[in-house]
Amino acid sequence: MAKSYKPRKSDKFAFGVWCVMNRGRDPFGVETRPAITGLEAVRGLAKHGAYGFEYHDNDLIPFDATAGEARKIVAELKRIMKSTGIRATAGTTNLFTHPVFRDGAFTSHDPEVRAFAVQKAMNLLDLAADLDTRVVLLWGGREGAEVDGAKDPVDALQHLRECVNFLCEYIIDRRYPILLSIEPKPNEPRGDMYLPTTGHALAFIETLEHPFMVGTNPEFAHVKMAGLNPYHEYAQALEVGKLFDVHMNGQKVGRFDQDMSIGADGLKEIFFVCKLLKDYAYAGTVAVDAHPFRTEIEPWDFVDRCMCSWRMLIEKVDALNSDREYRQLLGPLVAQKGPLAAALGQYTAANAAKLRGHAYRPDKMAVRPLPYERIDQIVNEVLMGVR
Ligand code: GCO
Ligand code: MN
Repeated sequence: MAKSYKPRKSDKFAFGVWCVMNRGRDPFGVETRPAITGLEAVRGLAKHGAYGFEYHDNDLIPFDATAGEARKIVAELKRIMKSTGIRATAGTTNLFTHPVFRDGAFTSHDPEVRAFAVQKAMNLLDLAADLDTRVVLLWGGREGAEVDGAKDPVDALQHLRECVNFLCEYIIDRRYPILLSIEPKPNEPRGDMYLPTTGHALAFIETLEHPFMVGTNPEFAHVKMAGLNPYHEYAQALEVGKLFDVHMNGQKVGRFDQDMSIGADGLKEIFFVCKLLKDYAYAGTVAVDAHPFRTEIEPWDFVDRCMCSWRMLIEKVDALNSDREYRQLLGPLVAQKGPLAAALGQYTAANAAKLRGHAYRPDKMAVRPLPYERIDQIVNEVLMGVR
């Protein structure tokens, strides 16, 4: 790897420990990589220069671990964090692997399953507080349906709201400095998942009892699976102050959840996500949620590569933003002020009269230059390194 693209702490790279623990298993084939434990994954990530790691409860502590075993693991994890400086930047509850969640956790018909899911999530919140984790993700892996005759989505959303409200109250009660973040996904593993896109998540959040405690972490791959534009999705969350975390990876549009490395596909699209985060001084972590190709026998080239690619993208963002021709072309388009812009800023009777009274000349307005071919070409030239 080129030296200048080595990760810096200020890049705030985080990886899901599950990403490096991923063993290449898919629906058609068994594991191609040896097992590593959550603790080994954290150690490796620290060694490779990651700022933080994200974790599910069961990545670190097996589902059936005793309280004593769990204590030992957490103590060792804290030792690793202390000696390497790596942080536990986001945590989440695994509410999808065990068959008890086969028809959902927070959206299950069965109140005992929902209660068990909430108990598991409260335990995770305790662990998160202990590890100084500030963001807890809610990814509803099994929150969805295949059989619409069997589950009413209105019921499901009400159950989900009840559980998220309950967890917010728990956080308040315990005075934990933790925010919740909903991760939307359109499908997989369920045929259809509830809260499939950023917009769905944002609308749902506003119906909660404590909307200020809940945000969203869009994932590049999930957005592309839905056939949408990642730049726009992330922007919608960011614009309302709800971008609590980001999951980055590579993905072809409309396919199964490929979870490839950053830049493995969708380079221009992820460039624009990077530009958004840079332009608006996003201060959270850049979390990679992907896994090595099944052909890899160990995960570290994947880890290095993702961080290297993001650093290269930042460099390209800087190059575009400071490109003289780009700025000249964009300048007059984005900075248009004047009496009409001012009047549009607020409804008053006087402003309405101003908009009504203006002598519009649509034919003239329709031929004002919009040099988008040129602008897009400059972007491509920057990305291809020929400028
Ligand atoms: C996926 C999701 C998950 C979540 C993780 C943390 O598998 O599609 O992206 O990896 O991000 O469970 O919430
Ligand atoms: Mn994710």
